[in-house]
Amino acid sequence: MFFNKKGMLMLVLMMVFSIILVACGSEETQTEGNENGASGDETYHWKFVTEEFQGQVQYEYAAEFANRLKEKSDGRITMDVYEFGGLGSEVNQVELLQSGGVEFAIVSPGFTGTMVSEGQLFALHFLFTDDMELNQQILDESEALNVHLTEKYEAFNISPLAYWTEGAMQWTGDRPLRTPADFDGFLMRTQTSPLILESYRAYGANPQELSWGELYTSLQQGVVQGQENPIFFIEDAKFHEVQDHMTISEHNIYVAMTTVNTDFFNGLPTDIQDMILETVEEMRPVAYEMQERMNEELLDSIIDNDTYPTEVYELTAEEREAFRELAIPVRDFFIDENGADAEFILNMLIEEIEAAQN
Ligand code: 6CS
Repeated sequence: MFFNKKGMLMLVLMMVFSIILVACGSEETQTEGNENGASGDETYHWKFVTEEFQGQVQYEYAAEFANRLKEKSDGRITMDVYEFGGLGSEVNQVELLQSGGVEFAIVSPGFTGTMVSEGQLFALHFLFTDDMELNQQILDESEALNVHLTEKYEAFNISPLAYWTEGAMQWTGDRPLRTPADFDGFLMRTQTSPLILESYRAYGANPQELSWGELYTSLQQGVVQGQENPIFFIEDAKFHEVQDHMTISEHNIYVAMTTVNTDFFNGLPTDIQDMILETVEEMRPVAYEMQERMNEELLDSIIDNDTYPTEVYELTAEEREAFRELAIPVRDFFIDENGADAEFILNMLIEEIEAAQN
């Protein structure tokens, strides 16, 4: 390619202009960074994806979160809240969050088990207490979770802003589930976490990973024979229609995380970050009350349902103990498989749980 003098001058000028543009661009990125204060009258529109449908806890949480943020920002922050399914499976949603395809998500750690292996600790049965309010307090205050586990997620560009419970976990089955022997060879549906699988293998079951989007049909067709979830979800997702038995086992608590894409959050002006964090704090009691009310009301709805009768059975203390004895060694599996940091986080959490009970 040949240039005359005028052409050469134009080329040089264009290069200089491009360099100035890039330089201005990076300066602009910096001024939007969190060291650089206020957002002025900038407007924001974000996506918040959940793993549940309207009327279920995660979706209602996200909708309320979006309302509060809109109000707090005088309408400058708006969010599209997505029900489960519109943006793919639970695992697809985590990938979208990680890449910034969505800014916010409610994530169940059970779907991040092959990524943040330490986050699998929530799958350990009989780890938390039988007092749900105390459990929520532990989730709110735990250094093991809010500092050390959070760091593990941040290495994958996901910042958990809150860990909160959707209620105690119960079992449903095509048969009564009262003793470990009842789980012998039982096709148990689980989320996608090696530790959840191991927890059910410890009872002799044959666990199968599955998205909940396929669960109703899979239970109906006998592809799987049972599943675990909080009561509100069992009722609202209609699993009781295709399961004859429900065991009040309370073998675990369902933990959800309010999460944000880390790079996105770190790039926001500080006043916007503060509004988000303030909303996260406000939502803690709201989420707790929401799950408590729904779990109570929908238990009655399962019991009173004559069209789809379900036998509801509450484990005795002795029956729970038989499961607990088999569940405790799974903690060693978690440590052996996931290494020193996992051991550190789990041991700190166990100490925090013990301290909270005294
Ligand atoms: O069982 C599940 O996978 C689903 N359970 C609840 C309570 N929320 C969403 C999740 O994907």
